[in-house]
Amino acid sequence: MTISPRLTELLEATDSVCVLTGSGISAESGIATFRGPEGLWAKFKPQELANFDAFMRNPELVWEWYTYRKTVMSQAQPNAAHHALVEMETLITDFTLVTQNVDNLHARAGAKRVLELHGNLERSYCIECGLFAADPILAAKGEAPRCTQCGGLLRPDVIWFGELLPQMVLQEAFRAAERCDLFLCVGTSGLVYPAAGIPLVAREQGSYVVEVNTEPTELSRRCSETLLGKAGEILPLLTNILRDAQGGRQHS
Ligand code: BJW
Ligand code: ZN
Repeated sequence: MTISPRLTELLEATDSVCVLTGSGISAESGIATFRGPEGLWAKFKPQELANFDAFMRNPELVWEWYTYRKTVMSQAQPNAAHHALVEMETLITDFTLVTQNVDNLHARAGAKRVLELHGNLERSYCIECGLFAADPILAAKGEAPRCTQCGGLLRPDVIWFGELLPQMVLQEAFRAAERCDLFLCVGTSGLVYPAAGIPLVAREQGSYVVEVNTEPTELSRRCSETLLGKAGEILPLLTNILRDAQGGRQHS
């Protein structure tokens, strides 16, 4: 993989970068993406699992699915792409990492600041009183976990279809997209809004938008360039360029 002269030049000069990640960045850690033939939703229907009505109809089934995914996530390790972004955060003064992922792998890799758009599967909260629970387990086989304070149903702290994203977090993400020189869109199909609108805003504001994905997506034709390949292979190359440029700046 060769990095284009335009992108190399930008990486060498920029001090303002915003990154949006999706489930593809965690694929090399062994966590399934959502869409595509191997995706979670080839086997499980989102309309039965990823909305509040489905949860109320069958909380046990929804919890069984999330408990399975929590187990997979807790056994997974951050990969080279997560680590490359941790280093990028130390190299760029105005660096914003925005993720749609709920797997907590950015934080576990050591990222200091992560804007989580769709929540985090390591947390749950009570639908009655709002109390947060760090790590609920199924009360008994086939039963959904309940709040220790009021007995209400606990739900995973993730954003389902039809639910509002955390507005302050979303606002901060859009602001970072508006002011960055370089926007990286990593491992997302760009199908889910409002997250998919963030790179589009960056482009409208004149930022150079680079997509990193194993295949072209809905966003490709609206990006400045697409780097086709695995995030775990491409992101370390970009961080190498940044690191070398910093070394050069310090010695000049
Ligand atoms: C690799 C790789 C490797 C593989 N390296 N790459 C505007 C237009 C149309 C619809 C809407 C709109 N605004 C709102 C909507 C409705 C809806 C929506 O977007 N629907 C569309 C799907 C049609 N949005 C919402 O409902 C949102 N809420 C909202 O807008 O509230 C306001 C509102 C309320 C009521 C009415 C209207 C508006 C909420 C969205 C919540 C999304 N939640 C989920 C589930 C989270 C919980 C859980 O984990 O279970 O979030 S859905 C799922 O999709 C998950 C993801 O974060 C999200 C994005 O998926 P992602 O990450 O892109 O994964 P994939 O699988 O799609 O793609 C993976 C990519 O990786 C692929 O491209 C691969 O090629 C690539 N890849 N290996 C690099 N190694
Ligand atoms: Zn409660």
